[in-house]
Amino acid sequence: MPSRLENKWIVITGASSGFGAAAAKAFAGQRAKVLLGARRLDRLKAVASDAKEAGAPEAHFHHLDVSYTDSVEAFAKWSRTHTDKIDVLVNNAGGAMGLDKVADAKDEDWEFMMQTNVLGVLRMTRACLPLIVNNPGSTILNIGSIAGRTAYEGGAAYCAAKAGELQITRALRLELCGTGVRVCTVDPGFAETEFSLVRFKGDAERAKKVYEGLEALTAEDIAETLVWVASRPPHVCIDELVIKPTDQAAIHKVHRRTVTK
Ligand code: NDP
Ligand code: 8X3
Repeated sequence: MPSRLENKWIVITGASSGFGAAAAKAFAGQRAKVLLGARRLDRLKAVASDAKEAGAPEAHFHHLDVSYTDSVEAFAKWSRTHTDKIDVLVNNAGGAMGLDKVADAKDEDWEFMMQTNVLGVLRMTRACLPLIVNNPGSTILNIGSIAGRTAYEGGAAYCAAKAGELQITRALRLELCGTGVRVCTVDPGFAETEFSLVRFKGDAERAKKVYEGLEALTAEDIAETLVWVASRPPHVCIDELVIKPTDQAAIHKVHRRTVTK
C-alpha cells in the first residue's frame, strides 16, 4: 500500500540535529518531500543529502532562525518557491538553556527559551498557515515536552515555555476547527540528542549524566512517532501524545540501572 505521505510536502524546523534531523530521514523514508530549516547550514546540507538517500523525491534546506520574524518570513517565502501547499509543518526548533533556579537564572537564557519554544512556534505557524489552511488533511505537529505538563526545579522558564506550546496547540486546534487541518502535540520525556549539551552550554560530561543508567528515547523513536501521527487518516487527529522512556515513569521518577561515579 502506498504511504499516505508519498509526495507530500513536510516542513521541519530545527532539522539540523536531534528529532528534526531524524524526522527528515523518517519522512523521506515515506517518500515525502522535505523542506528543512535551522541556523547551521552545514548540518542542514548533510541532513538534506541523507533525506534524499532515504527516498525523498525532493529535499531542500534554508537558513531559519525562529527567534526573528524576518527570518521566519524569508523562510516561508522560500518555501513558496518550491510548493504552494504544506502538508505537514513540524514545529520542532527549540530547547532549554541552563538549569538555574529563578533566583540565579539569566535573562538571555529565558529569552532563548521563550523565543524558540513559544514565539518561534507562533511565528512559523502564522507564516505557513496560508499554505496549510486550504489543505484539509494537513497537519501542524508541535513538539512539546513532559516539562510542559509537570514543573521541575531549575526548569521554570523551560516548563513555562513548553506549557505555552501546549496551550498554543490547543488554541490553534479550536481556531482551525472546520478547516480539516489537524493540530497535534507530541510531548517527549528524556531523549538523548544534543538537547542537554545545548542546555549545559557544551558541557558534555554534565549532559551525559542526564541519561546515565537509563535507556533514554532516541531521536529515531520520536521521528517514527511523528510519521505515525502525520499519517493517520485525515479524519483522525492525535491531539496530544506523551512519550517517555520505560525507565521514566514520571518526570521525577527515573529508574537508573547503573550509575558510575
Ligand atoms: P537538539 O538540540 O538536538 O535539536 C534542536 C534543534 O533546534 C536544532 O536543529 C537547532 O538547530 C534548532 N534550533 C535551536 N534554536 C533555533 C532557532 N533559534 N531557530 C531555528 N532552529 C533552532 O535537541 P532535540 O532534537 O532534542 O530538540 C528538539 C525539540 O524537542 C525541542 O523543541 C526540545 O525542546 C524538544 N524536546 C526535547 C526532549 C529531549 O529530551 N531531547 C524532550 C522533549 C522535548 P540550529 O542550532 O542549527 O539552529
Ligand atoms: C526535555 C525533557 O525532562 O529534560 O523536554 O525537560 S526534560
